[in-house]
Amino acid sequence: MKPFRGRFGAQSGFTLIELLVVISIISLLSSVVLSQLNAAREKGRLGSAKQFAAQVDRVAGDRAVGIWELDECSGAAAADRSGNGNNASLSGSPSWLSDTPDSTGCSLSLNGSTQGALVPHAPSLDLTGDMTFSIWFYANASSWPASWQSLMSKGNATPRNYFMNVMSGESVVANDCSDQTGGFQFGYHDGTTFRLVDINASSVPTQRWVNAVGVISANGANRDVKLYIDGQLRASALCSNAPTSNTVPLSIGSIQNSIEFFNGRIDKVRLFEKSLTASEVGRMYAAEAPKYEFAYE
Ligand SMILES: [Ca+2]
Repeated sequence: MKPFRGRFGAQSGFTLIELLVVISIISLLSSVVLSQLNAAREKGRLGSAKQFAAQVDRVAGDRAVGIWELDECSGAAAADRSGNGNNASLSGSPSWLSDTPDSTGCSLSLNGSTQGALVPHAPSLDLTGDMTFSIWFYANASSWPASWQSLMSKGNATPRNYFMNVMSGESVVANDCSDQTGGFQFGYHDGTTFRLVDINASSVPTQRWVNAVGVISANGANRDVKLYIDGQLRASALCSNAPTSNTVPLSIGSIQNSIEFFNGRIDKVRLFEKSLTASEVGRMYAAEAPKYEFAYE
């Protein structure tokens, strides 16, 4: 092949093949460097998110009412790490699984018919002002059934201090605070009426880990109610009156271990006497989101 000669003539000439080899080596090296740079950036972003989550635990820690990490991995008790002593007892011998949203610790597997967790009533659980409830869940069925499943309820059918539940139906997003015959709901009972926001249940994924966060903020005598799914605000409304207090236990994954059993896995259940901001909710979600959504984790 005729040598390729640069402007310096024969003494510094490269063959075309040599030049192509050099170019491809440079291109390969730069793609490796770029990919490492992207990985470092992603790690940095995740690192700051995790740091933020720890900060929120510290900042909101003194306002935490119950922190059930569900990392016992065995036994029939789930400790409250908030310092309030709101420990949960498990009924129906639910299984502990190593599958969790962030691949740390354990989660609890509920069979949808006899299993759940119950936290005895305590004054600290009686939230009628600002509050935030957060839970990770993994619904076993491919679609939501046409009967209620309770993720959390402070109280019986009524009165219900605050609650989060789901069933199929409700094809329209209803930010009108009124009770619906289905949907993914979060809200409270004001002593007479359910006040809630809800979204179409079919818009809430099943058979994968999902983070749901409900926030209630005092607004005079009324309450702003918000529902976040995977860090995104999905419903919001200003509802009349305030939650009523009661002395009924807090149920997780059922109502009083008797009805509306949740069928699936639950993890990282948290209750705060504080309304977290949209930014805090989003960043806490990012800190704990499933590893497969973050390629470099
Ligand atoms: Ca856990």
